[in-house]
Amino acid sequence: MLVKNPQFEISAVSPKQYPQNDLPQIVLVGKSNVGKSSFINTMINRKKLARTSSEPGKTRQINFYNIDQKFYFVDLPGYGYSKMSKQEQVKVGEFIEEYLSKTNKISLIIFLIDIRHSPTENDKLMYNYIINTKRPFLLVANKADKIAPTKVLDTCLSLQKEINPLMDATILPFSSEKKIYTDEVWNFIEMILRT
Ligand SMILES: Nc1nc2c(ncn2[C@@H]2O[C@H](COP(=O)(O)OP(=O)(O)OP(=O)(O)O)[C@@H](O)[C@H]2O)c(=O)[nH]1
Ligand SMILES: [Mg+2]
Repeated sequence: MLVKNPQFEISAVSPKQYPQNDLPQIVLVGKSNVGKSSFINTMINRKKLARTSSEPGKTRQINFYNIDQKFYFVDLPGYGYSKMSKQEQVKVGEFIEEYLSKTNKISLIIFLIDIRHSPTENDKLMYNYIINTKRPFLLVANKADKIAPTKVLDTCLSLQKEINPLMDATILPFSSEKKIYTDEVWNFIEMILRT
């Protein structure tokens, strides 16, 4: 997809601030620092529209990016950031859950995991939560630049076995660093937006 005019629309802290129009929402979910905000920037080819940081815990609100009036990318805070106080971690968890449960406009959940590591306990909890929402979802193994290109597909397969033993989901590699595999992800998104 050729994105022409992506715009930051709102940072929401409560459901009444979520956009009230009917545009489909494509939401990024994953642990802190896995690269959700960078993923949005890479997909829309903008360096800094979504705020990123090498320090985990950068995104604390629910940020809606309006993509050419066609759909939203929704950037959620990451879970599992150990330096956050327990109270803050609980707040982030509630935030994520509130968003996922209170909007009926989610067309796709893009679930990012780190290609270098086995899914964490929190990843597995999130996976089960996502399955229960019954929404379409896509598993993305991010930071694929960190492993040898020849190992990427095998690694995706073994990660999928761990997190999705039924092997009925789609998993795609991705890298914001190298800007590779974006076409594959766009194909998936376009297929979802057509249905
Ligand atoms: N090597 C590599 N680094 C990446 C990639 N994607 C993101 N990063 C880096 O990972 C760090 C975190 O990226 P963010 O996009 O801010 O991560 P996030 O998931 O939005 O983090 P939170 O907002 O804390 O939940 C930054 O230093 C990015 O430059 C990637 O594909 N490859
Ligand atoms: Mg972020």
